[in-house]
Amino acid sequence: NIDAPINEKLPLMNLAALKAATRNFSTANKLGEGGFGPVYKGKLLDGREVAVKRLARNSKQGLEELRSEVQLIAKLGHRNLVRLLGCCLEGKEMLLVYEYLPNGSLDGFLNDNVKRKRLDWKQRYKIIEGIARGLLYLHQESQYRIIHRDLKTSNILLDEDLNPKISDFGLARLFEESQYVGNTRNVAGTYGYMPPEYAIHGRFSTKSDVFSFGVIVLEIVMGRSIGSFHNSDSNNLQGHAWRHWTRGSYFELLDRCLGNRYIESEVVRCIHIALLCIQEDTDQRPTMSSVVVMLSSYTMNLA
Ligand code: ACK
Repeated sequence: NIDAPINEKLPLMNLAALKAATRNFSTANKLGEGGFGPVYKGKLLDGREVAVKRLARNSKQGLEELRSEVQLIAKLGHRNLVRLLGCCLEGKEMLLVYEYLPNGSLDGFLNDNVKRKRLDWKQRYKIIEGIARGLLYLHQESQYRIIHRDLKTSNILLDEDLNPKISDFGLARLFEESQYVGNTRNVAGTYGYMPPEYAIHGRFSTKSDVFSFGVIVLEIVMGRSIGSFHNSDSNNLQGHAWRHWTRGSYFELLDRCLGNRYIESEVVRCIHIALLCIQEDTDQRPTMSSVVVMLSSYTMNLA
């Protein structure tokens, strides 16, 4: 059962050992800067490669509460989620140890001319479907209702077979008092992927993730055929995206990106799903479970 929890109990790791594994969090070992802080590459004593996320810890956060939140994240196990292997909460440090995914982020793939060539249409479809399944699991299938709140291509990592895995899920909860559907005054996240109700009113729900998913699908679809789009237009796309999308100019954008190329029906299908997801009215957006049904009914037709 791929949806069964993997980690029943999360190993607590020792700070000195983690420092050694990451060479004291040296810049040479730094993979990059994630939404919640720097990410380092390390190697555990048993030889496993890991990614260590170093989160800023706020002094007001109670240790017990953090522990139980992290335990909850660790209980989430799905093939489309990056697996949490352990954590360390010592002194001011809050370190989360994840499986290492050698292919890095989807963002890195779409932005790299050479890597992007490895993403043929079938591969892209598989990535879209995998993200949808991971998100559905977070929203509904796990016993907890997790809203990601910062879903974007740099938070989607690819394994050696280019299967997508969502990362940073549950982290928004570590920094928020209101934990479920609700309002927040500190709007955090990435503007281009943010739905209007969140950007303007700070309201979030599973439908906020649905919106971000729609933007990701458009990026995956367009990345393929438009070469330098991500480089030359990234400010445009990330900056005022939702205004852009909701005014209907996304049709123009799609037209510019896809041109008169022959467009496969699966591509049209994905664009259609994406447009449903980025509607302004949250009630009009589909749930992730209908998205998964729409995507898989297509796969069945193919067979
Ligand atoms: O595209 P990247 O190489 O993949 O650069 C970013 C960077 O850290 C900041 O998020 C990389 N990264 C994050 N988590 C992991 C992981 N579990 N395995 C491999 N790379 C990771 C991400």
